[in-house]
Amino acid sequence: MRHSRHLRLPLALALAGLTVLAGAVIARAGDHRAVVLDIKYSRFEPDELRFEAGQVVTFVLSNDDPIDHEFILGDQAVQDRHEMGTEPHHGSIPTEVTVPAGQTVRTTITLPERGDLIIGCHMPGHYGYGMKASVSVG
Ligand SMILES: [Cu+2]
Repeated sequence: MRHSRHLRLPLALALAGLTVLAGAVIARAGDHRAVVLDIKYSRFEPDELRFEAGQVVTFVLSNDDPIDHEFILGDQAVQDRHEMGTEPHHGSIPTEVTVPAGQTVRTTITLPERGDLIIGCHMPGHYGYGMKASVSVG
C-alpha cells in the first residue's frame, strides 16, 4: 500500500528548486522512493512517516533554518545514544547526517523489514524541543 501523502511536496519545496525536484523523481523508479523531509523552525515536516518493509528510501532533507540540524534515524536506543553523545558532525553513515543551515542534503537508506523507528535531531536542546519524527516500517 502506497501512502501518497508522503510524496506530496511541501510548500517549502518551491524554495529549494530543481535539485529537490530531481530527487523526487526517484520515487517513480520501482521500490526506490524519495521523501522530502522539510526542516523549519527546528521541526521535521512531515513528522509521521510510513514505509514498506525493506524499502529503499532517499530522504531529501531540506533545511530552511539559519542553523545546522541533524538527521539521525534509528530506534530509541540510537536516539538516546546521540542525545547523550558529543559527535559534532555526521556525514559518513547514511542514517546519521548533518544538514547545514539553508542546505539540502540527500541520504539513501535501505529500511528494515519491520519496526518503529525515530528520526531525531540531537543538536543541543532540539530533541527535547520536539525535533523528531516517527517512522513506521512494515
Ligand atoms: Cu535540530
